[in-house]
Amino acid sequence: MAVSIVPTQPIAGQKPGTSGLRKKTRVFMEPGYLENYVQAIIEGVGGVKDREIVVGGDGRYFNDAAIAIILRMIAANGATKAIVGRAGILSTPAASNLIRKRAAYGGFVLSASHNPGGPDEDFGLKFNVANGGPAPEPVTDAIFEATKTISEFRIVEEAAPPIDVVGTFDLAGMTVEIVDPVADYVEMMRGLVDFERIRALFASGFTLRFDAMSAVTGPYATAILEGELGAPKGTVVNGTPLPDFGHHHPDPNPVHAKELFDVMFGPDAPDMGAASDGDGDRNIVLGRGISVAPSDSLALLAANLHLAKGYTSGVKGVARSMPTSRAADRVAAKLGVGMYETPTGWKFFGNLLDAGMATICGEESAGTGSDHVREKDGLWAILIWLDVVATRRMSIAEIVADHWKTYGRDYYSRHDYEALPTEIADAMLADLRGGLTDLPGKVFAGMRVATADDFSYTDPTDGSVSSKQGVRIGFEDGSRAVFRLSGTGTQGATLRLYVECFEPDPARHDLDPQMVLAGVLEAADVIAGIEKRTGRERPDVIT
Ligand code: VG1
Ligand code: CO
Repeated sequence: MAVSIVPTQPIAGQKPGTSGLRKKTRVFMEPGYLENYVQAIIEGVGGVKDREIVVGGDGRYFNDAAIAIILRMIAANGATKAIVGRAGILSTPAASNLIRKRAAYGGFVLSASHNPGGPDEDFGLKFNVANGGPAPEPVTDAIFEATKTISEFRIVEEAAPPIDVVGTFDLAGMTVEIVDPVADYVEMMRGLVDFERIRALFASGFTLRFDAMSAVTGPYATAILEGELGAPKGTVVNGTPLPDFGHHHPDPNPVHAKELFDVMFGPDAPDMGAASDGDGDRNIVLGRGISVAPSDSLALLAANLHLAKGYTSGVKGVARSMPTSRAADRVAAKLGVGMYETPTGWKFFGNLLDAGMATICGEESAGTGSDHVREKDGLWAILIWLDVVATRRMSIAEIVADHWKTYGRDYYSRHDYEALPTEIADAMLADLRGGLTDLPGKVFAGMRVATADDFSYTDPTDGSVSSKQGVRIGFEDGSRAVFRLSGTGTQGATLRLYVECFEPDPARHDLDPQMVLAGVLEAADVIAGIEKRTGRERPDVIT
């Protein structure tokens, strides 16, 4: 084989964030940029020689060209086999499954998730390790170190084979196996939820609108919902993956999935609404006139999981990211199982799942998943919801109200301030951190601070410590505010402010969360000086 060894130099700023490296697509397309980072990944993960590697992405602009480069590079670095989703498509959970099922060494997942796609939008790349999950911190640290010392990359001169048909090809001595991206995933879901029971639900007239947001879940949702489960054609909308997601942000929130929210809150709402994000790992679930807050969805799924076919032996433990509401903690307490609070990002759940300490994990950002893979899984969550509805035969609104009656309601909201000047956002967090010890006992906008700290996580499985994971302020009345900066943005800095408070009284479970949380929001603004420092009177996105 003809391998080119191309001299290169370190490029500043190639530090993997919450889920790999995300940059403007044009940055990734600069000559040598992607190659440089891919070689650093290869070094950081300990080489790919004699290994099998999974490759696939969410189909966004540059997906196929980037895959061709990655294939030529892993061939040059000695991989024996690449397993590639047809047309370069693999949802993040499907990639995780394929890595595990094939016992591959790991996989390149090409996605910037919910960020928009296109030549002037965003692109991303992450490496998932052998357990199917995102590379843990020691590995991402090693990748980052490699970006700082890199001096050459390796690439074969041969062109990569076409990837739009299933089959086996040779690339300079490496086998390239192109697989159906959907089939293995469908098989896995068949074991986890009761297809017959959900089929009967649809046959009884139950209606669903699943919005794939022109992103990667379209083919998966169509095959399962309309194919296996017999939902009527048209149940899946925006089901064809497009390189620019039809000019939308494939983010299933009230701003970017407005059309779905409008339908679900309108006169002709179906029984259930659902959507997923760019790479298929997030989910949102709605009922007629109600949207289920992701933190509540985690708690509800944990409480009902034993009803789904694959989980009849129950839940071993529950894990949530720190900013996620404490609703799930109440379920874990009632079940008498472990509850783990981790930093934001799915990579922290992997060790807990591998150790059998948790069965279900979730984040407030619309991510839920279980020990079936090592990523969050949007369609999985929606199918579990369907299995629960099919078993309990209650509406989404009734299931949610019943849950709050049993456990109380954790009112919750996240406010995002996007594209802030980085210096302003960094200074705001630094000052907040610097003043934490002075806060307890002080009163802000009528709210007395009880506790204030910067979240630090010690992994119970390997003792590794991740510090500075978000500032937490607890108020005397039990409500809480959390501040952190996003690790997935590509423009300036994004401040995320997460607020919550607990309401045990069922007579007060139908209030507007923004109203209930107005006091803690105001106190948070005063403590951090958000408006004063950024000039922003309101957040860009409220979820
Ligand atoms: C965001 C979410 C976080 C999630 C991450 C990746 O990170 O808050 O909960 O794990 O995106 O999700 P950040 O650092 O921007 O807050 V995905 O669907 O983009 O892989
Ligand atoms: Co995603």
